Amino acid sequence: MRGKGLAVMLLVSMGAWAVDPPAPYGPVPTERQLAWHALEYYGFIHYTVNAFTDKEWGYGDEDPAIFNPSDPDVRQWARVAKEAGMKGLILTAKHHDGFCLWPSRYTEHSIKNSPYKNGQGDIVRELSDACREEGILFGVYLSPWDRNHPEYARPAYVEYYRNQLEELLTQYGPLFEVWFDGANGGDGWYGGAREKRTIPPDYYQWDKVYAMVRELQPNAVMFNGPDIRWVGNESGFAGDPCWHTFDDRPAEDQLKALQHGYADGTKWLPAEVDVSIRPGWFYHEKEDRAVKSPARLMKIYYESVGRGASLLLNLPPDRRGRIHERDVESLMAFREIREKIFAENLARNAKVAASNVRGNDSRFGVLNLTDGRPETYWAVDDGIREASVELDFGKPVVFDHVVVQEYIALGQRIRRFTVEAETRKGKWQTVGEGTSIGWKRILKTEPSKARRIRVSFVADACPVVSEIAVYAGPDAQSKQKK
Ligand code: FUL
Ligand code: CA
Repeated sequence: MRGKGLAVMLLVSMGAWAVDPPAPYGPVPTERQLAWHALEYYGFIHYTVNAFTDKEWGYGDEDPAIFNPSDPDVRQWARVAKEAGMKGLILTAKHHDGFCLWPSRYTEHSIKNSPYKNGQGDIVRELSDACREEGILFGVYLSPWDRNHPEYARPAYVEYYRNQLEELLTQYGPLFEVWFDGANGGDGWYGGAREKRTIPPDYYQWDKVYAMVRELQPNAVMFNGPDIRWVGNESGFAGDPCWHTFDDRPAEDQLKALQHGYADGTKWLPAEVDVSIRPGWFYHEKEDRAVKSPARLMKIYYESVGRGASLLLNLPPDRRGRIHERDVESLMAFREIREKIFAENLARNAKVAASNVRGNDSRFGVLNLTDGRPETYWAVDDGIREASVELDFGKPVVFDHVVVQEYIALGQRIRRFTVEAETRKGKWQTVGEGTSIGWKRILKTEPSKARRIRVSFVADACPVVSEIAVYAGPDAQSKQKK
């Protein structure tokens, strides 16, 4: 008896009997999805013959000779992306027109028949190298629809598509994302046939394509495939709410469903917001004056990254082969806006208290909420579905942004949350509220001055929160000074 009691005491003091982490709830992300969530913001490069024909969808009959950038600098694309704060770039290795930016073994319709570098060029190589040198990730887009290929819509093309994909997956180092476009307009040049072609169901045999990507690039996520879903629009916003979970249930409005996801979805399939910095996906001189403003990009950021989705922002190189000055200017000003808002996390120095800490165990304690590390989290006891956290800044501070992150490795658990501020001693006022959080939620609140704030969560399973951050954007900062 006595011996057993001693052993128990020893085990407890060693922490061996401490409470377990919460069990996962619902679908959870894979490692590769988790890594992808953390990227948040990366770029798209749309480049092909279209930049020279002034089209959005090339017909497929373009002469490779027209692809002739006058002053190319692929390295600049990667440098601009890096300076803009992007974590990677995805290149249209082949768009719907079928022209390949790399010297594919399987077609003559490529850069090897262009004046670019006297037919010795390979933009997939140049950009993948440039990204590596800049320290950002690289991914590829390979259009399934091919308006050039004579065998399109017949079995031979499917093999061609897989052969091309294999080249991209094996010759250019690690890819972080492979982008499968769903667009198909039917008509095309198709080797001179100039007709409309429709494809049979599951023409591309996606399962085989996915298996190939898994085998050759195990860390790559697939867009519009098993890892990431389209957000249902190309205007630059995720729904509110935007759940990371989804499934194939029949939907009355599929685009809406993609925007919002399903809180009770059976698959982890988070949304990516793809949008262009210009009206079109490709460069057109006439759109030089229509480059999205920094304020517009910031709105897009709030409505994508701020809603837990990732932002894939397109930068189309021009006829010189460079990202245009206007785009660069807007991008850098957009970066400055973000830097100003998120300069100082006021929560870092706050005293934090919670309504409950799981097993009173510091492994799940409130210090994890403000350590800047998404891999540590605060959790509560099983069975508790409503919990709150109070931050005491020590003195009244002005703020207008609250950023919350769930520890999504255990699933998306929180269904809604509220932010209250103690604007006068003992007087609490709701200054903001939201629904889905997931990887990240950026909540713009009423600009408020308070010494203490309270964030309350309602969850389907005990909430697990990795970070809470508080910021004063320029509006709040100027209020502070008054
Ligand atoms: C769409 C395509 O048709 C556009 O040209 C562009 O590539 C966009 C990202 O996806 O479906
Ligand atoms: Ca943390």
